[in-house]
Amino acid sequence: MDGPRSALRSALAGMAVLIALVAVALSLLTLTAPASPARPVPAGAPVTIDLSMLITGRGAIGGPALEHIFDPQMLVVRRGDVVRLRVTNGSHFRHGIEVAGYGVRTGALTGGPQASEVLTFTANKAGIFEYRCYLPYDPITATCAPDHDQMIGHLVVIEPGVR
Ligand SMILES: [Cu+2]
Repeated sequence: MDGPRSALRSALAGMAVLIALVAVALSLLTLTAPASPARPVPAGAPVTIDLSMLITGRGAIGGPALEHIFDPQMLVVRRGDVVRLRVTNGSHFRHGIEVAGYGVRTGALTGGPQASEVLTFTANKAGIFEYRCYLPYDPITATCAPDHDQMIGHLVVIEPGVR
């Protein structure tokens, strides 16, 4: 019964077991390998950030706005960040916003929630910069409001790595 055929059969069976073990080992290596992050961003690296701002009034519900504000009144970004700031005018009057020291401003935004514009700029200077309405009060053209001088907020640009 034992002969060259049986020896060949044993050798083939041994090779099949060996191949199966190699396959199991390879699949275990693949399954246990740590997943690489899709896009590693080093800490403190500049990023593009999307922010929203509303020009709105404060006062009793149904009554006239007693004051007009930029909401939020402070924005904090890191130097180097690309800022995309969507400004929407929710008040009934025309307003515009400019960031002093950055040379960026919206056009005159007519009143109503549809009046919106995106300001895009690189925050390339660290410090505290005022943003304000640049359209003076004019009741004839429904531009701005008597509290024009108080429509002020601040852009704070911090150094990268500062928390
Ligand atoms: Cu104004």
